[in-house]
Amino acid sequence: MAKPIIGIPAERRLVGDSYRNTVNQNEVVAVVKAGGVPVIIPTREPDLAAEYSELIDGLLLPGGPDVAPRFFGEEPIPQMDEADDLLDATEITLTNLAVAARKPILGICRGAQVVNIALGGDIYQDIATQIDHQTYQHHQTAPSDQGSHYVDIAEGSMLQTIFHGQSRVLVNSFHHQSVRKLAPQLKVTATAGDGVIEAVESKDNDLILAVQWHPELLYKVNADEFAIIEAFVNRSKKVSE
Ligand SMILES: [Mn+2]
Repeated sequence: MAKPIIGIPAERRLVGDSYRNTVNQNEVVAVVKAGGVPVIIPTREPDLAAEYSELIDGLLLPGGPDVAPRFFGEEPIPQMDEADDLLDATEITLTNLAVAARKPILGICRGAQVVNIALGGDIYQDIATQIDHQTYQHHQTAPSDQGSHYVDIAEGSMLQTIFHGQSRVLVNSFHHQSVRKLAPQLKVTATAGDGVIEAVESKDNDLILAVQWHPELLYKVNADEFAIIEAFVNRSKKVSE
């Protein structure tokens, strides 16, 4: 049985005095452990997204910088952080190609926002500025392998199945943006008590799951979090067979 090829778009990072195409070691290790074959997708040429899309069985959209607001029809507010529009354009195109080819997608943090934007939704550029009530601390000061706020899991969701029927779990949180207007083909499947959307899934199938937290940083201390990655690799396997 062939192992599924999992594409992970690379972020451009300055290391020393050179730009590098990088993905986080944690996602790579987690995908390998789950039985997948991670492939790093450079994101400097969005026009090549179609070729890369053909190569993969599943798309993992990792955490990363802010999404440039022009991709959802807005101008930047002062609280926006660094953005990279080649990364944005590549990931949005890869998302649409994966949806068209019915290849599974797992979104992590920024990935949840990218999926929603690609499919016609939008995001808060900055939760603290743009939500009109006091929100939780979504950029936690606690260590990354500890949960800091709870999320409520929707009844009957894929996420609830992955979490063995639990309706409330503690997650970590490293974001200042989040899903605002939901894309038509998605449903919300986890929400923080302050109303911030913490997970979305595809409405009509099991192809898309995207979480606002970081399972790749939690799974060593919480086996349920590994199940998010394992379930995604397994869904990708079904498609590749
Ligand atoms: Mn959060």
